[in-house]
Amino acid sequence: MNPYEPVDQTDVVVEGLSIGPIVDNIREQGYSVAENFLDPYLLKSIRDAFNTEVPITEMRAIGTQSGRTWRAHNLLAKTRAVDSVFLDQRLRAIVAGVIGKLNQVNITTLFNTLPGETKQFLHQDDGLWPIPRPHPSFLCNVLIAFDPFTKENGATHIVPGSHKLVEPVDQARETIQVEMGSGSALFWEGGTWHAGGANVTTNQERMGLFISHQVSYLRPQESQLISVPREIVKSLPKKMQRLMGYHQFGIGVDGRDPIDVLQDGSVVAPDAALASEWRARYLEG
Ligand SMILES: O=C(O)CCC(=O)C(=O)O
Ligand SMILES: [Fe+2]
Repeated sequence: MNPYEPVDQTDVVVEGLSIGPIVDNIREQGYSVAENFLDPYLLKSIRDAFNTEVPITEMRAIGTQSGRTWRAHNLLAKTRAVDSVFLDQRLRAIVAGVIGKLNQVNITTLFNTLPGETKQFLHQDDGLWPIPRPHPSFLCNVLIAFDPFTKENGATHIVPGSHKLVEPVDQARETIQVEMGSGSALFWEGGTWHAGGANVTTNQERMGLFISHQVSYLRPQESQLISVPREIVKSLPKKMQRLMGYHQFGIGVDGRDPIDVLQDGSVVAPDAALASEWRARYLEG
C-alpha cells in the first residue's frame, strides 16, 4: 500500500467532530468550513500571545501590492502559542484525510488584512511546486478566523471545485466568499483557486492564523529545519519535531533517526558498539 495515500475518514468522529464530511467536501469541492473550530478561550490566549510575543516589527507586508496585509511568517520560531493547534487531533485527522498521514508543516503565518486592502489575484497555493495537473493532493491549508470574516472585510474568495481543473481560471471567474465567525476554520486543498477579498469599505481588521501542511516528501515553502532554531525544536514534543521535518526519509542522517541527531547534536554515528557489531558481522564474520 502507498503510505502517502489519503486516509479514509468516513464515519470517523474526533472529539465530537465528524471528520468524514469535512474531508469529503475538501476532496470534492476543494474546501470546507469547520464552524467554531477553536473555542473563544484558546483564541484569546493565542491572540494575547501574538500581541506580546510577535511584535509589530515582526509583521511584514509580503504578498500584497497595497501594503495593507501584514503577516508574521515563521511563526513556530516566534511563539509556542499555536503548538496546540498543530497537535489538535481533529486537525490531524482532517489533514490526513486530504493528503495522508505522512505530512509536515509547510508554513505557519499570522495574517492581518487591514482596512484599505484590495482583492488578491485568484491563485493556487500549490502553484509553487511545478507538478503537472491533475495531480494527487499534496497540500492542505487552513485559515482560522480570529476576527469574523465578512464579505465587507474581505472574507476569502473560493472557486468551488477548481482544484480539479487543469487550466488556470479566468480572473473574472465567479467566486463565493466564505463568511465565518471568530474561531471557525476554512480548509482548502492546495489546488483550489482562491483569493483574499477586498477590505475597502470597513474600518475592521481581518486577522487569521494560516497553517499549511504538505506531504512529507516535498520541500516546504518555509524550511522548518532551518527556520526554527534547533534549541527550540529540541524542547518540543516529538510529534511537533516530526511535523517540522525531523522524520526518517530514505536514510535519515547516516542511517539514524533525525530526532536522535537533533537531540545529541552529532551527525556522526556515535555508537561504537554498533560499529563493532557491524564490523564483526560484515567484515570479520
Ligand atoms: O486572505 C485570505 O483570505 C487568503 C490569503 C491567501 O490566499 C494567500 O495569501 O495566499
Ligand atoms: Fe493563497
